[in-house]
Amino acid sequence: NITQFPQPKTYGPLGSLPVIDKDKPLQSFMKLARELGPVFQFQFPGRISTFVSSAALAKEICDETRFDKKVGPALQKVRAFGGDGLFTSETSETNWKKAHNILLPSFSQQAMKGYHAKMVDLATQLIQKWARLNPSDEIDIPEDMTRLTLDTIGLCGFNYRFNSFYRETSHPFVDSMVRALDEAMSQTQRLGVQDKLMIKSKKQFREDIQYMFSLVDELIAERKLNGDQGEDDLLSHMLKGIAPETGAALDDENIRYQIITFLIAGHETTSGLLSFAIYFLMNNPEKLKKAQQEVDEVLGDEVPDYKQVKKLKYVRMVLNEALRLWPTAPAFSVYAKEDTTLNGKYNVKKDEVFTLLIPELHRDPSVWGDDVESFIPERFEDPVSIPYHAYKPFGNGQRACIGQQFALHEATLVLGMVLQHFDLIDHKDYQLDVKETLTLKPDGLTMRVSPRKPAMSFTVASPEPVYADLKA
Ligand code: FDE
Repeated sequence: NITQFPQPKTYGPLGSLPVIDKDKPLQSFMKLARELGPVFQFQFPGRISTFVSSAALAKEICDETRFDKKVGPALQKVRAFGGDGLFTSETSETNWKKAHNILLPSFSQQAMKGYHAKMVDLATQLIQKWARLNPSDEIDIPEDMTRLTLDTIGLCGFNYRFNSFYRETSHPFVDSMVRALDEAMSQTQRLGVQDKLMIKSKKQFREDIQYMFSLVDELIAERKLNGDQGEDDLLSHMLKGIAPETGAALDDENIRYQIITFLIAGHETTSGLLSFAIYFLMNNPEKLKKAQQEVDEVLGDEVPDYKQVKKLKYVRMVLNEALRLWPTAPAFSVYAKEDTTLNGKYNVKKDEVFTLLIPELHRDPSVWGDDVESFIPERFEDPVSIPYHAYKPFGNGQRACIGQQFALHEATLVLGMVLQHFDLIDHKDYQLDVKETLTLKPDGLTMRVSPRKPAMSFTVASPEPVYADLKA
């Protein structure tokens, strides 16, 4: 049996840090995987990481009887504001299981029907903004998609309107959140001594966290004071919900952490997904045409209702394929619960940690063929043909993304409406540059649009109050 994994060159106390691009660590690790193979070790200053990237190894580390989610160094730092919320808690913490059980029904397919009208409200704001542009105006796609997804999780989550489409610059909450996430990531990369010197960044970090806490705590207090006014959102579910086994409810502090978690997890990942999907469609005119044909057939001139979104099969395949090439949450980590082996070949000690490089997994030629870099949504025509452990854009098992249905319903609706109303124009011949924060996005992606319909119509299929308001 082998215990030693391949490793890149090391440089004394810096370990192998000099071989990675500080701004693009994930893409550096992807490159290393191609040089060193599907499992390799990487020496950070003071710690070692093991990266895996083949379907065969993914299948092993996704075996929940032997491995469990690891809250790694980066997520440890995010815990400063995510606390014991779902994303940053250990599976063994009481609040993980408790919140998981209370929140599952709020993210079910059934629950999406309740969020649909709110999602349409915000998608319509985006469409109306773009429809009013002059032909030569350019759209910053990741920026507008972030406006959209933040506002959507705000409204569906706790009936709060960030009103991002009515602001030139981002909402102060977003500034604080982005800065805090950025600082958390930087702290992970700094050496101990370096980190101690960052007094100013740390002060800013504390202030940003305080600001996020105060805004969210106020929302919770306000809702408790006014009582339930029939809001059917995540906050009301959390305030009313009790854990089936114990009958206990979530405490206010934990609810605060969950809200911050949903804001982080629910907006950057989904906006990145929509941005990549638009990038790929602009660069694959035939696929774009096919998607537009489907949208015309299914939606016509109507504002999509819940059922119509479900019928946008090809649009959803486009999103799946965008998530294959650039899964916006690009890695997750697990630890071994006991001593074990990988592929019967590598000895693994209890507590040893493995990080799955999802974009490399999604390029494993043994599953996806030799044209892994080509954008082919048709790969997802028959979902059962895809081996379960070869496609992990939403993570694995009980710790998989609870927001998957939410993100996919929202993204399908929005992409559908964008294609229904506009032709996409790649006015700058954009070359893909993937920016890394906690998530991935196409950096600097802009486009122009031209309306497909002479007069913008917001015809209403079945009159519901929300749509009526929009029409007025
Ligand atoms: C989760 C998640 C995951 C896993 C991670 C780990 O393992 O560490 C992943 C991979 C993901 N997620 C992904 C994604 C993508 C997209 C687009 C999304 N995502 C979206 C969303 C939305 C929302 C709201 C969310 N999301 C949320 C969430 C949460 C809460 C979590 C945690 C869970 C548990 O329990 O753990 C996640 N997500 Fe996601």
